[in-house]
Amino acid sequence: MLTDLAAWKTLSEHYGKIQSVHLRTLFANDPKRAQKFTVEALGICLDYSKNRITQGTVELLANLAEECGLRDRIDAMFRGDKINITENRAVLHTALRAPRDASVQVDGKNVVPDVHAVLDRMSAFADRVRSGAWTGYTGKRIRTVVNIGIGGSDLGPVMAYEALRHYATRDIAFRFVSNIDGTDFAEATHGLDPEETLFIVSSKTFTTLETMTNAHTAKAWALATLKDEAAVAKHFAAVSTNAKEVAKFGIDTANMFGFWDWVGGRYSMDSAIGLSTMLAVGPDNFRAMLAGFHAMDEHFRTAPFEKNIPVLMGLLCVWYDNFFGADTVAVLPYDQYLKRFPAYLQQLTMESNGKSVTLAGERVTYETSQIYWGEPGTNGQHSFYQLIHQGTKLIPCDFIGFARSLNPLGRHHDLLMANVFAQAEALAFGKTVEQVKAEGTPDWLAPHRVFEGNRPSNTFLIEELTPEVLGKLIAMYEHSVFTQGAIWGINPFDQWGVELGKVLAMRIAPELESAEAPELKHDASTNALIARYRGLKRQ
Ligand code: G6Q
Repeated sequence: MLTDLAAWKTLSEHYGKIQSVHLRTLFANDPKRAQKFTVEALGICLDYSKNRITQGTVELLANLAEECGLRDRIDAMFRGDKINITENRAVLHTALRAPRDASVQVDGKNVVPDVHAVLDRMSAFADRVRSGAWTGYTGKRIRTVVNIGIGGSDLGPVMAYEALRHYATRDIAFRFVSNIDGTDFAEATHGLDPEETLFIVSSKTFTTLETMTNAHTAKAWALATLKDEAAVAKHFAAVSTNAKEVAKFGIDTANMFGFWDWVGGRYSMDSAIGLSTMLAVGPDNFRAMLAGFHAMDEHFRTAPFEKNIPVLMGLLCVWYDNFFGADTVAVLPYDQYLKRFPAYLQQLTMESNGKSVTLAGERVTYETSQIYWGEPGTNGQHSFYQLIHQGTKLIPCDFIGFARSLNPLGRHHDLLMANVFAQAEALAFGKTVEQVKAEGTPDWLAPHRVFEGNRPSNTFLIEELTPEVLGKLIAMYEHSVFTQGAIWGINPFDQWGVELGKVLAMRIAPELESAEAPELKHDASTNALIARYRGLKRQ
């Protein structure tokens, strides 16, 4: 067990010494601290000096990573070993962004040519739709693309579309439907002309309840106007690994873009699941994003742990989660385009590492994934930052800022970035009671105005948000998640925890729909809720 390792025990002792040391002291004692704890790679600068660490902490965390076999785990993933043991699958999202001449073997076959064959087909399709060469059934240009998918087949595409909107064509609108709540479909298609609408049904399995329900509704919606089944081929494309189900649905498999079982849903936005992204930003920008992913993959694979951005990020999460007991991490992008980035990261981090048994099936005796959350700055400052500054909880923060705005407008960007630096500064150093009183605050009010400080944060400073940078950022968090999973000895690549609710919902659905009152055999609470729902629904 992790907690029995020598490196863990040494870290625990070290924590005892560090736990009450203030960042004010750490900075006062070392004028070179900022330089020492800044790492730069691939145009991403991470200043992690405002963390409650010393050089010794970093060394001990790196020792822990070594003792947990992180190096071997990384090699095993990139090599295509079946590290997703509960599903007996390789984990090769890194192959999705490997260059054309690379070789990645799965079961003795190089999969890179297949990856590029799909990318080439996607590019040809995207070019036709974007140029207007592809027309709908009645000969009109496509003006709206609606991606239908959920979870990994939605969150990545939505996030990437928002993140790269600056680079997107404005000739086509993009909408996203995920929820089984009919409102999602109704609002996403409100005001659209079926003759000018292209649906992309994105589903790895092509059996997901929400997606298939929405896809069938979309088909009926389109055919209500277009009247001819043959129109489906011009208004529907599919992204899936399941050609049989795609054909059964009525989508021409010529308009199907595939991927593979070694791509997990939440790691799939750079596969064909990114078709909507490519339609929005064009094949060149999409490939630039893939190049960014790949550059970060190589950094993660080759850089020594002390200089390895994702490894450092992952180790810091372990440090706060397991030693300081910090249950959450706030991700605070100071860029409006990254407004969906925290939501995307929630799935990536929590669906991956929200596990409580080790690879060997033993119950863990330590905490695993933190809860990720956040909002783009500066909005959060006028809301939940109060708790981060003065609440009783320790919440490590990731600040993400850019040197140049894609929309330079007067003073906006300097003011935005002033807030990034100010927040990190205030969290770390706070304001003592002496400072507060020296400002003339009366004694009774002083405690309310004290900022304890010593609240840790990372600051990422990057030149500009480009497709390449987005790829790097996503891969950076993917590999941080991997690092954490390797330390905790869990499987970040399955998600059995989502199954039970799905099964129960399918059992309950007919009980809500049946004309006759069903005999309910759930617990008393569920039975009563179902009965009440049936009663209210009839009124
Ligand atoms: C992600 C999960 C999950 C999945 C959705 C959609 O890692 O597996 O979020 O992406 O359930 O699945 P389909 O793409 O098969 O519809």
